Amino acid sequence: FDCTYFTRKEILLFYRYRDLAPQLVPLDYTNHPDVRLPYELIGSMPELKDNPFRQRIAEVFSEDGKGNMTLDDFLDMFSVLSEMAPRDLKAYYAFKIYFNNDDFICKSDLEKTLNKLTRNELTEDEVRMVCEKVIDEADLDNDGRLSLEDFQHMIVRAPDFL
Ligand SMILES: [Ca+2]
Ligand SMILES: [Ca+2]
Repeated sequence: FDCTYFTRKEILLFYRYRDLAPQLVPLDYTNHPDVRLPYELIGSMPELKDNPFRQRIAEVFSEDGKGNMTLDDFLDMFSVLSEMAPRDLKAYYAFKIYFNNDDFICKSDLEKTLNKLTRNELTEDEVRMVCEKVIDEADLDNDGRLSLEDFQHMIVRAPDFL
């Protein structure tokens, strides 16, 4: 753990990471120990525990794809989630988090996401209507689904979407 390469914020994050499981995480990171904290610990952090997407967020940022996190995964996740992250980077991860691994947001991805975001407070018809509207507005190449490009374009026009 060479401090010269870490910002103050990252050092604080290291201690938060370590506090989740002091018995697993050594203080000395010089030899890049192969440590992964299980998703259960990550997902129970105050920043994530009430987020309906917490599991998906952890999966996207974890090297193993299962939400178990190395220190690097953990630092990446917090840097992207921070206010300071560039919009394009946030958009890229939002795309991955909300819309799984097939590189497209189709209508059913949107419906699932919307149901989670609204905690099922919309009726099925309302959800369908909103999803159709979003696809209609953002689908630049008219293939009925949103690519990362469509998505980024939508965010440029409506930054609040993020
Ligand atoms: Ca998809
Ligand atoms: Ca499209």
